[in-house]
Amino acid sequence: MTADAPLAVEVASAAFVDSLVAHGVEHVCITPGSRSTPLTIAFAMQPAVRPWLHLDERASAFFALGLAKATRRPVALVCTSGTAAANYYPAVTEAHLSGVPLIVCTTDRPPRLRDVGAEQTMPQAAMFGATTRFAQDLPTPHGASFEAAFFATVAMRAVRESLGPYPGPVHLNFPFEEPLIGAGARQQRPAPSIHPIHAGTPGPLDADIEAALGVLKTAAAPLIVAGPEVPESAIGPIASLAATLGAPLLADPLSGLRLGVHDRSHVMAAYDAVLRDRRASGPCAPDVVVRFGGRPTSKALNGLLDDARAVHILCEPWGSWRVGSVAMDQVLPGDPAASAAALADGLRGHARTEAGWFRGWSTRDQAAGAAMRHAAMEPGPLFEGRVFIELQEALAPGTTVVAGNSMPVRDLDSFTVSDAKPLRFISNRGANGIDGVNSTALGVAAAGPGPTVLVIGDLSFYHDLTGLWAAKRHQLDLTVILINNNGGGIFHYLPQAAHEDIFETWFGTPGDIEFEHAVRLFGGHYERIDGWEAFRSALDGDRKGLRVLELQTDRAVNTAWHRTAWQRAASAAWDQAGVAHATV
Ligand SMILES: Cc1ncc(C[n+]2csc(CCOP(=O)(O)OP(=O)(O)O)c2C)c(N)n1
Ligand SMILES: [Mg+2]
Repeated sequence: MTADAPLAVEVASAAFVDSLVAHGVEHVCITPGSRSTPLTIAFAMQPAVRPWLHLDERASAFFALGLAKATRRPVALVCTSGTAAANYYPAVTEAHLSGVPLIVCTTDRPPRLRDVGAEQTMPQAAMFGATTRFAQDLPTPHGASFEAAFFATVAMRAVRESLGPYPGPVHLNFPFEEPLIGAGARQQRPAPSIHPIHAGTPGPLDADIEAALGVLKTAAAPLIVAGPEVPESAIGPIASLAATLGAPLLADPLSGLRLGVHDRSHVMAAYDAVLRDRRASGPCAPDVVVRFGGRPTSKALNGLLDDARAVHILCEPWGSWRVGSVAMDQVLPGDPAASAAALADGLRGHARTEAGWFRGWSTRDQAAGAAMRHAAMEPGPLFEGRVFIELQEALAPGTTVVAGNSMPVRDLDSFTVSDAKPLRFISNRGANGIDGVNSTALGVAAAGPGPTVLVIGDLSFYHDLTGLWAAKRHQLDLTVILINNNGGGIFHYLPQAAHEDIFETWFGTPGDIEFEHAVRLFGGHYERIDGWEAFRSALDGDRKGLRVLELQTDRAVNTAWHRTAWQRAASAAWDQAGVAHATV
């Protein structure tokens, strides 16, 4: 080896990175460290990939998750050895459960330094367990002639495995020997020619389609359920399947079917309010359910599905099974768009759905939706549910709204009506975590196109405060609607709320945090919002950089207000409109 020849770790890292890029990886999220030096430099010296620096691994991984959720393309991650890698775990879990492609590259001591008390060393091989689609503990590069080809193939396989048939995280552990930096560090490499590996899952089997058609052709009361993360290509076919079958289409806001210019004639949006009433159990019980996407946000809908004595049919990519505790009767593994299209084709002229079934659903849905909206718009202190009504009106088409877990995503579900204006909604519903949400939203903002708005509760915002640093470092534009009810508002709906002696300390958990300081710490613009006029004009204002609009709300007032809204919706659906049409 001559003095200026690159090191073996540099050759392997460059071959790996160039191959990732050649197969379609456009973004990498990197955190500082020593063991990761060869990979960090290999990414930095490849102009065709966009590197995003982060200072902590938990935020870095959630940012990568947001980027990958928004682009549906694999995003790479690089970190040093030890607990750095363990900080990836929450985001890897969410990626696993919501089908998001990540290529997680952890760096490690070589095997001779494992389990012997070496610094910053922990068991890293396959450390993410069952949450990865594929994991490999790689060999230490030593300079063998085959190594460049080997690491290039590892990269290609990683991209392939992350994309499916059901996308998800892939983990590669790189054990590197010192020295970690040499002559290769100074060599910028040309962009490789790019042939992206395509995402996708093979179509359903004809026999499965035939079996499902056999059931659907005799269905009198079929339901179609579109849960979170339906692929965009399936939106049109699912909408026309519902129309062909004459079936109510229960569209979760995260499915992409509730809003947009596709055929929304069969879309239901207020089913959560309708199904909260116990009178729903008979008239809303389906005989066949066709499921697309993940488990819906609405607890009431999940209750109906869990209990329904219907034939349950699941249309998901190979490897995806996100139905909760419902027992399935038929599974159509394969491309959901192809399944929906094939079912619609086969049903044309053969549907036997009772007209009253659809009319009953539709009438109740409209009555409940109008009552919810009416209740939310009444004057009074700031009502959390109204945030989404105001946003739906004010935001420009093409805006992405990231909804935090806990009440924000539930209010999104309860108060967003079906409409032609396309807004995209994203939420971490795989693991329902209140962690990493700021970073996820910043990753979404980094992906573009269009503006990004985050709606988040105070505890969730606190959980990922350090993630806000990325907004400053990368000059990202994000508007955060911070709903500060000083604690966990969601727990007021649980039975422990009745136990006043323990509730506030252990569940209400007020944090008493003055967020203004934290926002300024990261160079953001902070504004306290006292009323809806002010909210609207703030939304209309300058959208550059990190902007936090804080709405201080009261948990008890909000709980009571939600209950009133649900009661009025139930009464609108079941006392009047619902009963009048139930016999039609
Ligand atoms: C990482 C993580 N820790 C804890 C929880 C449990 N949890 C669910 S909701 C919630 C309260 C969230 O409070 P906040 O973000 O203020 O939203 P709010 O309930 O007030 O709408 C907690 C602690 C969780 N889902 N994820
Ligand atoms: Mg809160």
